[in-house]
Amino acid sequence: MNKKRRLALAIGAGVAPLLVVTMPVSSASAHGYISSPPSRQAQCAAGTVECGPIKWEPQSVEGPKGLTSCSGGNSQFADLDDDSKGWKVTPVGSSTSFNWRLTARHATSTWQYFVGGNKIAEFNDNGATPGSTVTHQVNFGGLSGKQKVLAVWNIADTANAFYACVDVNIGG
Ligand SMILES: [Cu+2]
Repeated sequence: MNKKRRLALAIGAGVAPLLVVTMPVSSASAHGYISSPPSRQAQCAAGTVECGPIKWEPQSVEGPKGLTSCSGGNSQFADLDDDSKGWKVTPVGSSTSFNWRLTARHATSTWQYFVGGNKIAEFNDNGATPGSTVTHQVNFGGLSGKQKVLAVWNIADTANAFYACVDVNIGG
């Protein structure tokens, strides 16, 4: 066996598995998502719904501010935009609490909640750094039935936001 071949084997045996192990771990240090009611990415991570790579890093749905898609414009997370994937719908009352799990605590401008393109709630943190969990009580107003809630975490010191969609049945 020549030197090159031994090197290739060594890389195959050692470095590649290391990459496989470290990639999800390193990305797990960043960002946040809604854990309950279970957001689409939380359902991917839990195996409730079968998904692509978002299942490894539900906290990583990051995109420019102002988007309206569940995937935050990330084509590798397109599963999140697919309304036909059988997302579990959580029954809620006329108001409910949304719980974020933050794996990196970024200075925050606002948290916004949209249904059907209309903003139903906004919480302004004025640049403060949140705790590792954040809870918002959101009132759905007159809305009822099955709705897709788009939640947005707007970061204060970058141009980006984090996105999470939650499927609920109001009054269900
Ligand atoms: Cu982050």
